[in-house]
Amino acid sequence: MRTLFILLFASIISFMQFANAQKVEFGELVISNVWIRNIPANHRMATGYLKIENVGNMDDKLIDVSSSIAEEVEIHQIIFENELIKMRPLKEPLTIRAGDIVHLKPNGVHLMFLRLKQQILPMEFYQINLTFLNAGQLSVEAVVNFDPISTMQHQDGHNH
Ligand SMILES: [Cu+2]
Repeated sequence: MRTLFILLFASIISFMQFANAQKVEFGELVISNVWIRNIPANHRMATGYLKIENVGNMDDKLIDVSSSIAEEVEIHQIIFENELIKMRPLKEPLTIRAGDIVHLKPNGVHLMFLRLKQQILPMEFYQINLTFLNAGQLSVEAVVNFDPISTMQHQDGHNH
């Protein structure tokens, strides 16, 4: 019985690692670690994160993001204003320089899913469409996950 429990636990852990380690190669870009932070059922917006690596020798830009789960998806930065932490859409498209890695993660640049059209569920996957200036458009699967780090400050900073 105990062995069974350990096996079950091990398979859950490996599934979680798989969910987070998913990697999509798209032209000169490698997209990984795509996830959406779990939210309470009544929330109408959510934040998403991913890692974009540019293995080519030409800069690229993320010019549009969309998803069927939200009416709109923006790319946000976090700014400090009057000692408050606020979020604002990026003024310029997000650039992924040649040979560089851009990591959207909690407390930094993030995807903002606005006016959610459906409830998102932990460990479920939802599709996000990314449009890059050079590489073009691709869809990636984002897993809904719990935040690995406490980010209370960010949540207080929601200012839409
Ligand atoms: Cu935001």
